[in-house]
Amino acid sequence: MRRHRAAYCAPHFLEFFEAQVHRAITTQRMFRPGERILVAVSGGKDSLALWEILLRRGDDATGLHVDLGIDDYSQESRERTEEFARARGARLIVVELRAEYGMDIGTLAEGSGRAPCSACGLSKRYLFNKLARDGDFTAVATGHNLDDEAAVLLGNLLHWNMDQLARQAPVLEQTHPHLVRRVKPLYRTSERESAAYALLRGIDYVIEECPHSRGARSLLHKDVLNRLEAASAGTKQAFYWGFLDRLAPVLRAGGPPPVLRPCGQCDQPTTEEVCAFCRMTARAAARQSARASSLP
Ligand code: Q46
Ligand code: ZN
Repeated sequence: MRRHRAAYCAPHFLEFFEAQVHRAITTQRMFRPGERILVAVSGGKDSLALWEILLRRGDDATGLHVDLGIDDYSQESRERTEEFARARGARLIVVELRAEYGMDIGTLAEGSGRAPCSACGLSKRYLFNKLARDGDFTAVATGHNLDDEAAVLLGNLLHWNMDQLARQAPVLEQTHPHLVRRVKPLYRTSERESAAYALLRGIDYVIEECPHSRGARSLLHKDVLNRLEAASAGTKQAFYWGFLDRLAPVLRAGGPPPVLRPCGQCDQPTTEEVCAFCRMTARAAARQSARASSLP
C-alpha cells in the first residue's frame, strides 16, 4: 500500500481495513452502537465488505438491496446479496423496482428521458430514504469508497457544481424530519482495498460491471486519478481528504442547506411541490400508456 508506505500480511491487512472503517464511523460520528442501520447493498465488493464489517462490529445492520431489473447483472447481484445474508443469518430487505413501480431502470430511463444512471441514482436515493423511514432506521450506510468520492469531487470541480460540492461529505445529516442521515464508512479506504478485504474474508461478490457503466464519465475521472496516483502515491487521498478539511467547511458556512418540504404525492422530502422521483415515474408511466394505446 504505497500511499501508506506499508505492506501487510493477510491478518494485519484485515485489522488495518476494519480499523479504518471503525475510525471513519467514530471520528465522523456516523452512528452510535445500538442504532438501527440500513446498509445499501448492491452485491459488489464495497457494500458487502461494509456489511460484513458492521455485522462483525455487532452493529444492528439490516441490508437493503434494490433489484434494478438490469438483465443478468441484476440477477447475479441479487443472488450474491441473498447468499451473503443467508450465510450470516443477516436481515435483508429486497425491493424489486419492476414489482413495485411496474418499470425497471431501462423503461424508467427511456420513458422519462433520463440517462439510465441518472434514473438509477435518483431511484436508489429515493428508495434508501423511503425504506429507512418506513422501517424506523436512523441511518443509511452506503459503500462509497475513497476512489468513488475523489472521482465525484473531480467531476463536481470540473463543472463547478457548487450545490453538490457543498453537500459532498462522509455524513449527510438529517436536515428535515423526513430525511434519514446518510453515511459513507468506506470513505477512508480505496476500491482495491475493498476488493482485497472481500477476497480475504471469502466474500463472493459480483465482479461483472453494470452494462450501463460503460463509457460513464465517472470512470474517466477515476482513470485520471489512478494515473496521478500511480505517478505520486497518496494524491487521491490528499485530494479528497484535503477537500474535506479545507474547502468543505468553507462551503458549508456559505449558507444553510436548501429548504425541504414533503412531496405532495409521496411525502418524501423535496425542494419542489412534487419530488423528482414521482415526476420521473409519472412521465415514464404516461409514455408507457401512450405507447400501449397507439398499438393496433
Ligand atoms: S448500477 Fe445504476 Fe450504476 Fe448501472 S445504471 Fe448506472 S448507476 S452503472 S452504481
Ligand atoms: Zn414524491
